[in-house]
Amino acid sequence: MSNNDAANQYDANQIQILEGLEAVRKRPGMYIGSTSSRGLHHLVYEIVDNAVDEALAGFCSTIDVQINKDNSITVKDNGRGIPVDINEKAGIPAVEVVFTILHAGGKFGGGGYKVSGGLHGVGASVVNALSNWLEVKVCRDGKIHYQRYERGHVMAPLKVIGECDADFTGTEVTFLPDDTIFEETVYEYKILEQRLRETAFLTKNLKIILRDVREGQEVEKTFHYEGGIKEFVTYLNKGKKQLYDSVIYCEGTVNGVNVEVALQHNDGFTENTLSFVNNINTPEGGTQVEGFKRALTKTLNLYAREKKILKEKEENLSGEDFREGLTTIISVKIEDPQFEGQTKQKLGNSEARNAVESVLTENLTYFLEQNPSVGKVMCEKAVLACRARNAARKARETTRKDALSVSSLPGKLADCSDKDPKKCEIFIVEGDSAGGSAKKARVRATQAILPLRGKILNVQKARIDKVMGNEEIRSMITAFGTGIGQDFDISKLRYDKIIIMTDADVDGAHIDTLMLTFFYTYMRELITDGHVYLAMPPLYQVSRNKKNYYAYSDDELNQILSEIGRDNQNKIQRYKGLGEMDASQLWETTMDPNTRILKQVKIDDETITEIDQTFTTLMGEEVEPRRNFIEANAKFVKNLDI
Ligand code: TTJ
Repeated sequence: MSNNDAANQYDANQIQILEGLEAVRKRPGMYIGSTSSRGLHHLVYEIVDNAVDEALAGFCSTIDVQINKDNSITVKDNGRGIPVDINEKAGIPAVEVVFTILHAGGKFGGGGYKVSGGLHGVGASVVNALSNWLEVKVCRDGKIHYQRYERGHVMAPLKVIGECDADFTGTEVTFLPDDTIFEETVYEYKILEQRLRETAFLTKNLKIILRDVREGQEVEKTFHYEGGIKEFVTYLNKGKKQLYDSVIYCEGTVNGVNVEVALQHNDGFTENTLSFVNNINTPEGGTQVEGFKRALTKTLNLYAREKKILKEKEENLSGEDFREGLTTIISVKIEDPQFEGQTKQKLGNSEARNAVESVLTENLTYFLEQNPSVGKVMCEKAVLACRARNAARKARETTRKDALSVSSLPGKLADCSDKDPKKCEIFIVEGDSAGGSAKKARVRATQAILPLRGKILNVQKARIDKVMGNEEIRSMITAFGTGIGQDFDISKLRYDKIIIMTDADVDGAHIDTLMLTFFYTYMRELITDGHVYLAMPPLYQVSRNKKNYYAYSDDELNQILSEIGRDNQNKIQRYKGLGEMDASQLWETTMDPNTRILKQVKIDDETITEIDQTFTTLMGEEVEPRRNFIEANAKFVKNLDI
C-alpha cells in the first residue's frame, strides 16, 4: 500500500466510523434500550462487562467502579489492558477500534464466552458515542497510553502520557454521559450496587469495588464472593428460615455448555428461580430452566420412591411441589446464546437443557445419597405441598360453579355495567365506609368498587389451600374473572385497571404490600402486563375563599401556599384517611380519570432478582424493617418502580 492509499483508506474508515456513531446518537434507544435512568445505568454495565470478560478469561481479579463528583464514571481493571498496537484492517490502534467502531466488542483472538454488553450487547463504542467525553488509559509495557473522545470523535491520536509499574497491566475508562441525550444524568448508587453485587456473585472470586465520591453521599463497598452463586442463594434466603444447612451446589461442562446450579429450600411457600446466561439475567427462563426442572423433579421422585416416602400406589409428586420454598440460581455460559420470546429474554439453545439436566441429575443424586436427612426433609415438604395443592383443586372444582364464577359475583362488589373490559376499572377499597363513598361517587358504567374489610392474608405465609379459602381473596378472584395460580388466565380479566385505594398511612401502605404480594405470587401477569395501579388520595385540602386545593405531598402543599398566599384566610385540613372525604371529594381528588393521579405498579427486569426479598422484608416477622421501609417508602418505589 502506498502512503497515499493508506491515507485514503484511513479517511474512508474515519467516515464509516463517524456514520456508525452518528447512527447511535440519532437512535440511542435502539442501542441501549432507553435514554431514561435505565439507559444511563446501562452505560456502566456495558463498560464493566468488558472487564468481566477479562476476568472470565482468567486475567483480571479486580474491577473498581467509581461515581465521580460530576456524575462521570470511572471503571478500572487489572486485566491485560486493551491492545494498543495498530489493527491491520482498520489501520488504527486496537483500543481506538474498541471505542469508535460499532459492534467491535472486546474480542481479540477468540476463546472464552462472549459476555460483554448485558442485554443489548453493544459494547464500548456505543457508550463513547453517547458520552459528552470519554477518556481511556491503558497500562501495558510499563507505559500509560491515553486517548480522549468527545461525543465519539477522536480528539488526538493515542499517545503515551507516562509510565506505570513494568509488571502492571490494566485498563481505565472514564466517561460523562451526554446530557443532551439522557433525560436523567444523575447516577443512583443503589442501582449500580445491586447489579454489581449480582455480577460479583456470578463471577466467583472476582472482586468488584463500588465507590461514590459525591459530596455528602460518600460510600464504598466491596463485592467479593468466593462461593459464587452458592453465596447468592444464601444472600437471597437471608431473613428466612432455611430447611437445612447446606446450599446444594454443582458445576460441570457438557457439550461446550458450562453449568452452575445452587439451591436451598426455605420454610416458605414461594418458588424463587433465577437464571442467567453469560451473566445476563433471563427473567423468562428458557431451556436452562427446563433442564433444571426436569432434573429436580425426576431425581427427587426417584429418591422418594426408593426411600418409600412415596408408596407404590401413589402418583409422582409434581415439579411445583418440589419447588415450594426453593431458591435456585442457574448460571450457564454458552458460546452462541440464542434468545427467544417477545422480549428476547428466554434462552433457546437446546444443548443448554441437556447440559443442566445431566449436571444436576448426577450431582443431586450423589448429594441425596450422602445426605439422606436433607433428602427426607425435601420430600416431606413436597408431600405437604402436594396435599395442599390437591385440597385447593378439590375446593375449586366443587365451588367453581358457584363461588368462582361470574354468575355469582361477591355481594360486596358494586360491579360496573359496561361489559367491555378495556373500558372498565375496579377499585379495591380499604374499609366499608370509604367503600360506601366510592360507590356513591363512581361512574356506574365503567367503575366497579370492591370494599375489603381489614387486612388481607399474607400469602407468603400460607399454602394455596388457605389462600383459596380466604374470603377477601376469593372476592378478588371472582371479581377479576381470571382464576389464580396455574389456572390464571389473563384473557378472562374483566377490568383493564385494578386500582388499589387505601389510606395514605402506614396501615394503608401495609395493605398495598399485602395486595401486591398476592398479585405477584398468584397473578403475576396482572403486574407485568401493567394492569395494577395505586390510587393517590391527597394528603391535604386547602380551602380559601370557597375554593379548594388539594396537595398530594408536603412539597405540593408548600407550593400551593406560596401561590395563593400564606395568611390566615387559608383553612388547611390534613386527611387521615379516605373515610374523611365525602363522595364528591373522593371523586374529585382520587377517582375522576380526568384529574386523579394513579401510580402504575411495574417491575423492572434489572431489579427482579431482589423482588422476592423485598416482599420478605415487608412481610416478615421483624416489624422494624417493615416500618422503616413503609415510612421511607424508598425501596418500595425503587424495586417496584411504582
Ligand atoms: C483482549 O485480548 C488481548 C489482551 O487484552 C484483552 C482485552 O481487551 N482486555 C480487556 C479489555 N481488559 N479490560 C478491558 C476493558 C476494560 C474496561 C474498563 C473497558 C473496556 C472497554 C475494556
